[in-house]
Amino acid sequence: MPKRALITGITGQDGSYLTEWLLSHDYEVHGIIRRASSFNTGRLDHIYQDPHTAGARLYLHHGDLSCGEQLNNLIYNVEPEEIYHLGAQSHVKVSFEVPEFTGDVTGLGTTRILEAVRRSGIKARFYQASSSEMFGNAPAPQSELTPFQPRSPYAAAKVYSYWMAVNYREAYEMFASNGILFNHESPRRGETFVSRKISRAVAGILAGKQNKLYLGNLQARRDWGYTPEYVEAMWLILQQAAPGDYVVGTGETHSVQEFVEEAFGYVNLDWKAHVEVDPRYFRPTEVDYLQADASKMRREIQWEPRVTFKELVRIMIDADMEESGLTPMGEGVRIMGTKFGKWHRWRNAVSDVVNAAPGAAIAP
Ligand code: NDP
Ligand code: GDR
Repeated sequence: MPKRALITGITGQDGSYLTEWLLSHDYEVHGIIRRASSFNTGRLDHIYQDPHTAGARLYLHHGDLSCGEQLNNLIYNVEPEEIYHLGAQSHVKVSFEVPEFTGDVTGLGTTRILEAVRRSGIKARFYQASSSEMFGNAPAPQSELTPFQPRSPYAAAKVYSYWMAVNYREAYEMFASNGILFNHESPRRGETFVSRKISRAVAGILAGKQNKLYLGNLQARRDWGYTPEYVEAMWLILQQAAPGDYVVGTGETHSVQEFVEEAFGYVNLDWKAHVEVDPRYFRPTEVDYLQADASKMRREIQWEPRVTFKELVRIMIDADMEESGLTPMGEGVRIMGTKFGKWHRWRNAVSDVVNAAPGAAIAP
């Protein structure tokens, strides 16, 4: 019997890669999607299977994190063995504009899932998508022992969710774990996050479709990794003998400006001729310096990222060049080939993943 997993936020960046990972490990995957007036499953189209197809292992259900009733029904009926709770209003800047909504979905949404699990009586393992944003102003490098100092409604909601997961673990002996993930990016990253905004702009400039890129704070520093490796970490966290909380990141930190320099430099463009700072993108309170101390992950789970910052930038630029109808520079393509083989090409181009042999996703 395949293991059964439920993913909230399956249509997002992480949800789509995690789905591929789980399908390639023989899981039956159930995902919760929001009803929308247009299709919102673009990141899943390449692996979607009609449920009438013999052997289909991917099922999508409508639901919303703001509605506990539907979540109760779903969890009771699907009876998942593992729940990956990735759904959230995940944009930090937007959370200043819609703080109440963010608190409801990103914060209370977690309680709704945890409560649904408790009431149904099922023995599901629960993964909470916690975030390095929770550290806020805390000095770097940040580890599991660093006290949280959230600096946005989003981060405050994530801190609440973090502690709810810990509380259900302690109060009800639930297998509930937090992955405290630092920024992770990919060609499937949402277009308004800074990495993707930059990689799309570079491709757009090369294709003659745009000339300027307007950004906010260039000095903030982030620890950027490559998403497919981070969904592997999520899965590993739930395979441990006991639940726990883990920081996941590369340990390398770079400013937004360094990302820009790396991206424009890769295609021989002068970034100063194209990038302008627009204060509209500043945040009322900023998180200045994030750098992961992921030694617990290395020590206890033997997880280590293989894609470096420079490689990540090249992968993203090559993918966006291809999407813009250009011939990629080629280094990103080469890195993907060397490190991942056929697995995890970019957007909607993962061939045959459902047919991949279990374990094939694990790179050499
Ligand atoms: P995305 O923004 O790409 O995806 C968020 C997902 O949540 C989407 O599937 C979205 O659905 C869904 N969602 C939003 N609101 C609701 C709602 N009310 N009900 C049901 N589903 C909803 O985020 P990522 O994939 O990048 O991140 C996954 C999780 O990990 C998030 O919780 C994020 O906060 C957290 N995180 C992310 C990090 C990163 O660097 N990417 C780092 C640390 C934590 P729809 O497609 O319909 O909008
Ligand atoms: P972040 O990611 O806030 O770290 O949250 P984002 O890419 O939005 O910002 C990173 C840094 O870049 C600066 N920045 C800009 N950001 C955006 N989005 N747009 C701009 O034009 C711009 N210019 C400069 C920001 O000020 C910031 O310092 C992401 C999300 O995925 C969260 O859900 C997740 O929890 C954290 O990463 C870890």
